[in-house]
Amino acid sequence: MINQPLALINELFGQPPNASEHGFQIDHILEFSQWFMAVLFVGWSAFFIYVLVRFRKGRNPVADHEGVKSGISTHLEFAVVLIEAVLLIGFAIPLWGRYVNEFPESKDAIIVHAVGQQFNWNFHMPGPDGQFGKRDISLVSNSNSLGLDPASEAGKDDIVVLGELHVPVNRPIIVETSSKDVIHNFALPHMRAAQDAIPGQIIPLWFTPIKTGSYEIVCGQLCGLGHYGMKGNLVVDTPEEYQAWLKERVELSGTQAAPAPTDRPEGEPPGGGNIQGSVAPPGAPKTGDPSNNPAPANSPAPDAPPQHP
Ligand SMILES: [Cu+2]
Repeated sequence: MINQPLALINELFGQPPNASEHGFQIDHILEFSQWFMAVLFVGWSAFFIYVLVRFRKGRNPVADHEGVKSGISTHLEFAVVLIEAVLLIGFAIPLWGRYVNEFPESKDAIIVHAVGQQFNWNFHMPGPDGQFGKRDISLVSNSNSLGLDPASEAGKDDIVVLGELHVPVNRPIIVETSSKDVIHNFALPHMRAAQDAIPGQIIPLWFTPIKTGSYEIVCGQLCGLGHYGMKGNLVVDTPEEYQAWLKERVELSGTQAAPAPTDRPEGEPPGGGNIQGSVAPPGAPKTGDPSNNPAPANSPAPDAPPQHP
C-alpha cells in the first residue's frame, strides 16, 4: 500500500513521488479532493448553463419580483453546513490531532534541530554523547552560525551542518524546527511534511522516510528576497551510509569522544528521553521538568535547555 504509484491526477498537478510512510494517506485525500472538485466544477457549470437557458429573456420577458417562495434552498444550505461541520469536527480535526500528537518514541528516532535563517537551513545534531549543546543567540557569528556555547560540555561534540541533512531510511525522524530571524517553513514535499519554523519557538515534526535518495528541502513561507533560493538537501541513506556520514561529520567536528554505550546502531548517539531535551512533543505527558518548556517568545533562538545528568 505504501509503495503504490502516485495517482495520475496528483502527478498532473505536480505532486512529486511520495517517499514517506504516512505520505500515501495525504496523497489519497488529495486525490479525493481533486476528483471531488472536478465533479463539483462540472455539476455547477452544467447548472449555470441550464439557468442561462431556462431564464433567458426570450422566455421570460417580464422580471419576477417575488422570487423563490419554497424553503427548499434554505434547508439545502443548512444541510450543506451541517455535513461540512461533521466532516471537519468529526473527522478532519481528530485525524490531524492524531498525526501531530502521536510522536514516535524518541529512543527509536533520529532527532535533529533545523534552524532557519535568511536564506539557509542549519542542522544541529547531538554528536556521540547524544546531548544537544547549549545555544545562545548572542554567540551567533559568521563562524558559529547557531550560536553554540563553547562552554557547554554537551555541545563540544555536536554536529552542525548547513544545507544538507542525512538521515537513515526506515527510521522515524523528528525534526525540531526554529528560526533565527523571520518565520520560515521547513517543507519536505517528498515526505509530505512541513512545519513553520518560528523565532522563539521549537516546534517538532516527524516522518519516516521509506526510500533512499536525495530530496529537496524548501522554505514554504515567503521569508524575504532570497526566499526562492532557500533550499536544502535531505539525503536518505542506507543504515551503513548513514553511519559513514555520521562518522565523517564527527571527525570533522574534531571530537575524539567515544560514543556512549547504546543499543542503537554503532556510532549513533544514544536515544532516550534526554536527547529530546528541547521540547516535549505536543500532547506528551508533562514531566514537570521546567526545561521542557519552549523558550520565551522574545528570545530569537531558543537555547537547548540544561541536559539531564
Ligand atoms: Cu525561508
